[in-house]
Amino acid sequence: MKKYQSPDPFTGAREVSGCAHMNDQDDPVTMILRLKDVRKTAHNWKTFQSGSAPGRIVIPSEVNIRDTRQIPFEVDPPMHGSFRALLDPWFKRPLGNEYRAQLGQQVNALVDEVLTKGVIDAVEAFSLCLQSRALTLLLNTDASEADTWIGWGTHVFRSEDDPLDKDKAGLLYDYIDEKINAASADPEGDLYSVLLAAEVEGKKLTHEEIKGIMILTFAGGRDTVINAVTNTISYFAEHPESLTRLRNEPDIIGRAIEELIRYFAPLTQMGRVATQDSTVCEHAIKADSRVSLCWASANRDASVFESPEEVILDRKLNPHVSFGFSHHNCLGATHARQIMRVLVETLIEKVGSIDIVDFEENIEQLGEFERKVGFHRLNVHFHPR
Ligand code: EMZ
Repeated sequence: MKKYQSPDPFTGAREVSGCAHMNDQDDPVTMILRLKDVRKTAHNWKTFQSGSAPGRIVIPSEVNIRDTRQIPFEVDPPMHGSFRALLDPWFKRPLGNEYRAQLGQQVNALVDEVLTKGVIDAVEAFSLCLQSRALTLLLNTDASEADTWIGWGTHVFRSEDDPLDKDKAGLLYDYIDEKINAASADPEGDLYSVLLAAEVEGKKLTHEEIKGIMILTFAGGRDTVINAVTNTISYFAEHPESLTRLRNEPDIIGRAIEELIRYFAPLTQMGRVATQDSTVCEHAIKADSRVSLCWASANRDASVFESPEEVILDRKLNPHVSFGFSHHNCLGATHARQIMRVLVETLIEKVGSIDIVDFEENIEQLGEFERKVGFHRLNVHFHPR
């Protein structure tokens, strides 16, 4: 098997029953595996809500390490729509020319740097740096903040020996409290200040609401972006001809990015909590129990995607759900897509080949399933064109 590959562990269960079960801290989850059912359930927010206890729709559940509701992703309509109306324009800024140019400079500098080095760990020395530096643009905050965030490692709630590290989470919460307080004393043009000045449904946001938006911004787009970038590097390492192809056919770069995002599905699943007894693809779901929308499985649904196990760079029909589906689609998707575009364009321009020296996969244990979501370590050597 090639090292970039992320085999689909759900094929059998998806085809036979459409659902699977996993336990998670004694709060079991019915995983929904087919694209059609995932979409239907995502739409049906009245029966499958996001606004239950903070942390409960995340798998593994974060109820024990978090009291602050993340906004807008743990809020249901209609309030959800009011928060999105406030946040969407800010999170679409990555489409602007200046933002793109700045991102281009960051990625260029990073690629130039790794080209002068020998073997580096792409996770720590590339993807984490790229994600953190790019986040300073999304927040419109000082570039030097990236160094602090890089120090937190790849996940703000996970440490090496604890997948739900309360103390580590506390560092992020304190950091955000401090930043909100600083912005309220001395507002600048950053996201904290914009939120402090904003109103939703005629009311100023509370400190707790701003904190919830900021926690999501820090946590939601962190390991996901890092996995997408690292997986992309591993793919091009083993497919140098794809770099050449994209160089010769720049028109397909957009499709190639969607395809990499479909294939790698950096966020495996997201939960919902049933508000009443119901059924999903003939499985009974009890009120107050959890289901998950398994994006990673839905993206390999052979009734929708031809040869789903292959990366087809110019795949035409690609209704993947890596950024979720329906009203809760990913707020950071524009930023993430722009990172991927600038990354691919810079690799095409500067990199001839990448050697994988050694690696350690990041495997999620999901009940009876094991899914590779990325790498803990990917030691690579970049060579210039
Ligand atoms: C939550 C989640 C959001 C969660 C879209 O995903 O990402 C996870 O990595 C975080 O742990 O708190 O932000």
